[in-house]
Amino acid sequence: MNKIITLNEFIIQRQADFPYAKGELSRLLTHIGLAAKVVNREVNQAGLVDILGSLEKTNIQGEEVKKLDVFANERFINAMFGSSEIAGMATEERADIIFDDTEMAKNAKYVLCLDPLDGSSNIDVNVSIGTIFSIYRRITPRGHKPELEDFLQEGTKQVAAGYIIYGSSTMLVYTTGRGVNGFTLDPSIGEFCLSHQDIKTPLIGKIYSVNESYYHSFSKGVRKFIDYCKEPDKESGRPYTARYIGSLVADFHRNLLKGGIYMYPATKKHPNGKLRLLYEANPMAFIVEQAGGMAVDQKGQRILDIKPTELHQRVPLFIGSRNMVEQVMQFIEQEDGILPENGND
Ligand code: AHM
Ligand code: MG
Repeated sequence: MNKIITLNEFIIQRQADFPYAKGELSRLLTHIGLAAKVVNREVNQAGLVDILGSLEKTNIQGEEVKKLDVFANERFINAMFGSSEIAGMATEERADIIFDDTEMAKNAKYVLCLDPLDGSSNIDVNVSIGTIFSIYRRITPRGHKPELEDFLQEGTKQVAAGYIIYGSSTMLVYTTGRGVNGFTLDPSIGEFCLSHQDIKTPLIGKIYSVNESYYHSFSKGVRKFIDYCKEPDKESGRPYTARYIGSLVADFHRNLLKGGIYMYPATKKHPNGKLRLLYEANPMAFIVEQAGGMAVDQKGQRILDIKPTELHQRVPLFIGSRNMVEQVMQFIEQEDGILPENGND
């Protein structure tokens, strides 16, 4: 029988590879695992909220029942500051950066960007949702509160990034820049166990994931690529398969393992797409590249090279297997010119 390696054991093993590491990042990752378990417990109870007391706005323990995304946000904020390794956080749920006015937090080395519960519109219908995180080394001096510039760093500066998927089973997938590893939560022992070691995404993908109801709002190049995906061609294995859950973490996770492309292009209404650079695109881009895939915006620029200018900045995203990202870029180049700034109008 294979030896079970828990997330915490794995983190410690990896730290030993860096003799000078002080264990700060390891502690931080361990706390993320802990918060993930608490949020997971709550996500799994979501269907019971109506039975257990939403009318009274309290649950059976007498605690106030909160919207799950607000709960996840608070859980992660508490766990991260509790780890004593975080100087500040930026989350999709708050307009400004958050910091703790304590010496411990001011002296901490890292800042964290978080999408606490991505795809939260899917909670009510039992569809997989997720948490996405990304960690940077602060650039302002320690001993002071963090500043905006600590968060507005290129994705290449990420020290670690990952996601938790609350699905048919709960998984935590992360990278620190030395490959991607996935851990599945074993509910019987309450531990994340290494289940997907050194994940590599197929170079040739056959799944395309996009909200096609916006088809007429996409640029000509994107539309032509979608047509191409559907066009039968024995040699290249087309038509490709269409899969779209509408939950980035779930769509991304499936494509990472099976091979494919996830797209959220520019539309007429949303010239920068919908997804956020800091909370969604950058962490996923770090992971996909570590797994051998690609992530670019609609100009073909590598996501990780974009210099953010604001916290909640959006960016069109094309992410997944190399062949498919390259294909869509060829169509965009041919049909839209190299710099299709906006969706078609
Ligand atoms: P959210 O952060 O508000 O949940 O929005 C992000 C989600 C992604 O998970 C998903 O891929 C996308 O929005 C779906 O958007 P759409 O409904 O426009 O297809
Ligand atoms: Mg989101």
